[in-house]
Amino acid sequence: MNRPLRLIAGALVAAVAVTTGPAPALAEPVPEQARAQAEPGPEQIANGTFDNGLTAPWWTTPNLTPAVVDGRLCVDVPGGTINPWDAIIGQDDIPLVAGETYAFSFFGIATPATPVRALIQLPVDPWTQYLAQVPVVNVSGDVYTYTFTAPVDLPNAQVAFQIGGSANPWRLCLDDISLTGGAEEEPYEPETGPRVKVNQVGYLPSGPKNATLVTAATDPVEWTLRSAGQETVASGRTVPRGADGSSGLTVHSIDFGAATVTGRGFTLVADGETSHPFDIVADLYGTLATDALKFYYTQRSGIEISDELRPGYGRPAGHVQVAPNQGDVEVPCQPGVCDYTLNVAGGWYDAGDHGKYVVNGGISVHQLMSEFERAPALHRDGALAVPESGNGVPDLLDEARWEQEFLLSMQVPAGEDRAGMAHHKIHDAAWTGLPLLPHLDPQPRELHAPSTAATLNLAATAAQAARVFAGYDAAFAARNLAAARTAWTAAVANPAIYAPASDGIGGGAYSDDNVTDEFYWAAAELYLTTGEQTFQDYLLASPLHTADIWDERGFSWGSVAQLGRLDLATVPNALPDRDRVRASVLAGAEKYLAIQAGSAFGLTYDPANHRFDWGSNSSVLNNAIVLAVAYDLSGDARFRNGALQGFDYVLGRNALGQSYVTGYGEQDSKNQHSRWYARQLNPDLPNPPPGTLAGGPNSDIQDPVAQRLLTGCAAQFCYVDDIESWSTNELTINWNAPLAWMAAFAGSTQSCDVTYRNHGAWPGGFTAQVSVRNTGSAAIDGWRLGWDLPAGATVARGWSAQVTQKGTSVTAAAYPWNAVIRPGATVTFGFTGDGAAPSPGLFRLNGTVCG
Ligand code: 9MR
Repeated sequence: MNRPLRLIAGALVAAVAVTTGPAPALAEPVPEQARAQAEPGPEQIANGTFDNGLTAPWWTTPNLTPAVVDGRLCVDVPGGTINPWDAIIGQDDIPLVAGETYAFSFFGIATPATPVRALIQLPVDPWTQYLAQVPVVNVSGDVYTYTFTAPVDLPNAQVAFQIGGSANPWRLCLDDISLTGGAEEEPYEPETGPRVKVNQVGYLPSGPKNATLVTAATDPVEWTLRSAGQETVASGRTVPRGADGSSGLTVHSIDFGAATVTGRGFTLVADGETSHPFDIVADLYGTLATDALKFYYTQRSGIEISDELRPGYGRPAGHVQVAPNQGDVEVPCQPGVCDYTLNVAGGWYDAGDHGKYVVNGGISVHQLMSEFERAPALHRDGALAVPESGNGVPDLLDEARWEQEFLLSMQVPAGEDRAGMAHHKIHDAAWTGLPLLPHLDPQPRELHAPSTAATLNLAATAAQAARVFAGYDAAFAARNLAAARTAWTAAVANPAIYAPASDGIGGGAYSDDNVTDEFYWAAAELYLTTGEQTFQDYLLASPLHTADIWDERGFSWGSVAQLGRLDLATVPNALPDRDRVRASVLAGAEKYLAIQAGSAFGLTYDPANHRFDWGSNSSVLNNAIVLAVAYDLSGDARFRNGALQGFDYVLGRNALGQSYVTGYGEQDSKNQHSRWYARQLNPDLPNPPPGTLAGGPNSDIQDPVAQRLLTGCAAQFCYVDDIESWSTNELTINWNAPLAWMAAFAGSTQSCDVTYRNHGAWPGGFTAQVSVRNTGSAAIDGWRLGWDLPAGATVARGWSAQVTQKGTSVTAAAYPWNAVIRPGATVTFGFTGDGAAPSPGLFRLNGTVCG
């Protein structure tokens, strides 16, 4: 915000209802006393001061690039447009109350002095104007103040500054835009449900069981666990935790992990409150694991969504060059960026918009492929009901391929400028409104300039795809590896081409000016796939290889070193410091456990000053993944317990008592921001499909709905399940990916512990001994233990198990005499091998990872 230089009294305009027509005469300033008495009233405009440095929720026409400069919103207005409305700065969704008098004011400064058409109007045809003024904004800057009385009740009036029509270019800066008067909004009181906050889906019999009680009580109170039939099946006392930082609430925690009952419809009672009901069953997350992945099919671009496969969600193919769509088969670049077109049809829509962004597609498809790599046996052909089901390839890989093909198509063709790099993104030329089904989007589509970050996302995912698809489609794998190498070379040659933060018109910016982490991740995937020295050298020389990268905010699309580190720890390889890499994941997990111990909501996500990020739910789940990988590597149950508590938070153990996953829990998010799951705006459209994660609390509340309802919110309260709250309640491909990963993990860990010892080594050979202990309560009847050896090591001969090798995969199968492992019992077998003694990756017992 900038203080006004001097004040000009504005013109009196009461209750004008001007429809479109000739622009009103320029307003002459009139004396202060002539102004109508505006009711002092609440501020109706969001972010009129630009104090937070952001331009949102103001929008502009595509020919303007708004930026906050010295606390003001500034635009360079191009010359040569015809009509005032050829260039606009606007804000929507302003509520007007009939008969109320409003004061509208703003500060403006222009070079050179130019008329600005300031309107408050109906946002659609016939654009009825309730206030229309055209002051000449001058070079020294003034405040313009007007009053008017609203003739109608309107929930969504528009404030528009029409600034087109000038022959010559000029510059305008605005500040302190204010509309006061009208109804004071009722203070927003979110529905938070019972004060006993539980995971509304439930708890695993073998997992931790924690809840949080909101209470003013300072002493411990009694809690009881009740069966569906109201029988008390366990009881204990709460632990007072005082004031909780991220919610501002005074809370107690409840640990009912000692309860051994199983069944459905339990409740937890404490302090006179009864929680939402929940289950304690082993197959708690099976459906979620599938639904979270099915989410991707209905996000697909470039293909008809079959109503047979997804009843209620069928829709025509989006962006296949059928009118009114203008893409994505022959998409040109933004003006001046390139002179070719690309066929970039396909892929997934990023979120609730129709954009497709390589950096966000990158982390999403990577996490899906990693979910597959962790436990291939869990993922079968036909599991997700996609069009490719039945093709002999696991559906998860079919889904991943849909995106990976798109990422490949974003690579700059050979012979062109910046060949081998990847375009950062492709999206509409201007933002569209809601609802808008993909096939009805009329906007021109544009490729944005290549970036180093996008290029390295392509290198990383293509290198991983080369590995993952090798056994299913050798040609596709080879195509990916070639693309990955080309992308890597192009990124090395163009190491600092950054996507700018200002490029946010018609699509998200996904700006990133530090790509050292993208280089590290891409080198890791290329190394894991090829074993080549160049990539090993790059990794070992990178400061990120040894840095503590396990920060409290977790990883995300713009912070990806962790993806590389996790894969180096779990995917077989011959890195000389592999043991240190694995130990570093355990150290990160210990750090998250320590944070969790300090949180009464079991949170490992702990950003500075309790300011939650955009998409905080994905950060919670990504930190849970680090704990889960630590469990996979170590078998230490503390890590599994820590990881599972991430689910408790996301599914209801939070200040709002909100389950952030559609279709799961008593109070679930179902109005996520989306142009096609827009039931809140049009009852003929569906809600998001079950298994859709909402972004969750965001302390920066950039959208007008959140700003109106939530200003001043404590982090956990910065969320509203409203379709227009795009900064707290969007759905995205990168947020559902950790949800799917974690749901698969939760349903898939085996109660077993593997000890692998390299017993001895000699030039060219080694011998190893492996023990498998059954840590569960049921006998294991028949077992096959699978793991991977790095390229170069081979199995020669096994004993006490039939040890065989196919490619880099080793399987040890039981003999009939040692096929049963009773609870607590151990079987031991061994083998000799050729090559260097390896440090293996994950062990899978009967196809499922063994901790
Ligand atoms: O998730 C993204 C967040 O990290 C950024 O801060 C924000 C602003 O660039 O954009 C978010 O991503 C949105 C993207 O820009 C457009 N599609 C929807 C995404 C989720 O809201």
